[in-house]
Amino acid sequence: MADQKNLSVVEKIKVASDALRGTLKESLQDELTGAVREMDHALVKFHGMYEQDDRDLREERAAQKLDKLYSFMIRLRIPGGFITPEQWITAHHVAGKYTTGVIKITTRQTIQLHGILKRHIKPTLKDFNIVGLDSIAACGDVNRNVIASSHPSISPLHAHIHGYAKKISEALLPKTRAFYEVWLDEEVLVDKKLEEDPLYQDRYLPRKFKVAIAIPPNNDVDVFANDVALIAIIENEKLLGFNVAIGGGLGATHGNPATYPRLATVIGFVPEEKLIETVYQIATVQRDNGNRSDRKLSRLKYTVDNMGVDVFKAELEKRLGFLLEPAKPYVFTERRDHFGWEQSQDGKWHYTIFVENGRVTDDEKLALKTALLKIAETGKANFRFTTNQNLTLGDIAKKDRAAVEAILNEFNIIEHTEKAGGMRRNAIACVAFNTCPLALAEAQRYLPTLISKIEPLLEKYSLQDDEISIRMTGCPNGCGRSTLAEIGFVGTAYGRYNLQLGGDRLGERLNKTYKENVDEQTILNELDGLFARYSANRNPGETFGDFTIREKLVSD
Ligand code: SRM
Ligand code: SF4
Repeated sequence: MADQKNLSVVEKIKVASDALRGTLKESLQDELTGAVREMDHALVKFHGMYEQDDRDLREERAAQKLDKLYSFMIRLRIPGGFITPEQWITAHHVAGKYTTGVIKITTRQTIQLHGILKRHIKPTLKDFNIVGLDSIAACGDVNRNVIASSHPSISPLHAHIHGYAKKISEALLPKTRAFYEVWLDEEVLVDKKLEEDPLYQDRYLPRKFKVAIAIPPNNDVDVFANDVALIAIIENEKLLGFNVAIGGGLGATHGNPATYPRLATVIGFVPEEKLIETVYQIATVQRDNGNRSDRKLSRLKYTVDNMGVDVFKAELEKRLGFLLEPAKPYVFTERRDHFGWEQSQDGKWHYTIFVENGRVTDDEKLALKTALLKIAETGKANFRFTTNQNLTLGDIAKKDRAAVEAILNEFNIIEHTEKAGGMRRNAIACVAFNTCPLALAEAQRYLPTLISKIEPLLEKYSLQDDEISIRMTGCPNGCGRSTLAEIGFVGTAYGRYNLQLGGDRLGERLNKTYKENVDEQTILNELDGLFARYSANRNPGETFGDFTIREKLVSD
């Protein structure tokens, strides 16, 4: 058991929170401020939201002696990133009524809405509740949105395997009724026994806990970035079970060498009937052994490294009452979204749209939000979010394909998807400014512009069709998984980034810092030189990431 003495403030808040209720009801009634009370600030996360303020306006408001402009970001829990057209229609209208209007598809296959005023949280969550959506445990020290390979065409077993995202999400959902009482005005629970929680107890997990399911050969979910990475093992078109890997996580803190990104370590294989119990017990080992004093060191990856992989595994097997089998062979050959039309083995059609940095909105170039509403209103396509911030209009019957395609064409969505270059389509940027309180530099507002400046360099060396992965985050927390890119940018200060190289194209190798704290001009000069070397000296089929390792530009 980890040292439980110097508990962090958040640990004390959790235990004293009366199953995550805190003083949320009182906070909501306080009309003097747009914020919630300090204790509740930590608790709202467990209900799927963050209190934020507009960082673009901070200085101006401070000069006018005004309080910060508080608002909330709400993130939905959508295991496997699947919603119905009716649910999308609700998201569209809620976004229009209470938020900035932008629907943001996240790197964990769900959507978030920004800029919601305190008084609008309840109406927002009530609207979502009507269509069966909630934000429970989308944030906080609990199991987060479970992600799974997005593309149904990847395997005839996709639906079956994908279904485990929902099953795991439900098995690890907190039992408290607080969400329903506080936000949906349901009756206060009198018999507290009904919400006893053997998994989370009153202390929850030491930190966020993330689970992903990949279906080889596509590692579209970046499975190894997760606390628990599950790799479906299929033989002769039969699902045998899952390889289990533990201890992935990408966050680090500049200048704190005790923190680091880490890929999950494969520890064995379980047949599918033992999967949920295995994930559950990994969570209990982390619950009982994770660091509850220093939140920077409390993710499962540090618990695994502190205990040692073998000791962690032995403890897990003791709790499970069975041994994990040796891991089975698997191969990833790609890590990408399949843009455009694809047909799955059941005859259904799926169209994957390129959504730049996951921002669904209408702008002068593209009326994507309006187009998606029109498609949802036909009821002919489900909405499947990808972990690369894109969207698949899924499960379209053969007879309906033409109707969906007509709308896609009417709004130039097909042209937009097809015309985007290989680098742009596969790029990822996190939110960063203006809402993320941790951002040191821009990401989603800047990466598209930077790519426009990099594209001529790619053309100069005939690399425009090479899908070099490029990702940007506004700080080292890794929300856009920049440490798993062939070219990663990690924000250090406004307008400055660490340029990271050496990641592979499959998400199986972390990149390393190549140049520290560089500005745009230095980035472009560096890339110009690197692309020149790559185009002249690469081996046949060699990817940019592998080339930078072979050339020893960064260490392996
Ligand atoms: Fe993240 C914190 C946005 C995926 C690692 N992340 C944040 C916060 C909530 C900032 C905060 O703590 O106040 C950001 C909110 C910004 C905003 O205004 O919306 C934020 N993270 C995001 C999203 C929206 C990025 C995006 O543009 O898509 C992603 C939402 C995922 C979801 O739907 O649940 C998002 N975050 C990730 C990922 C990628 C993944 O999970 O595949 C990571 C790296 C993997 C990992 O967890 O290690 C990630 N986010 C972090 C961390 C570092 C955690 C750590 O233990 O190292 C933080 C900071 C923290 O928790 O203290 C963080
Ligand atoms: Fe914010 Fe940093 Fe995450 Fe980007 S990587 S969203 S800047 S916490």
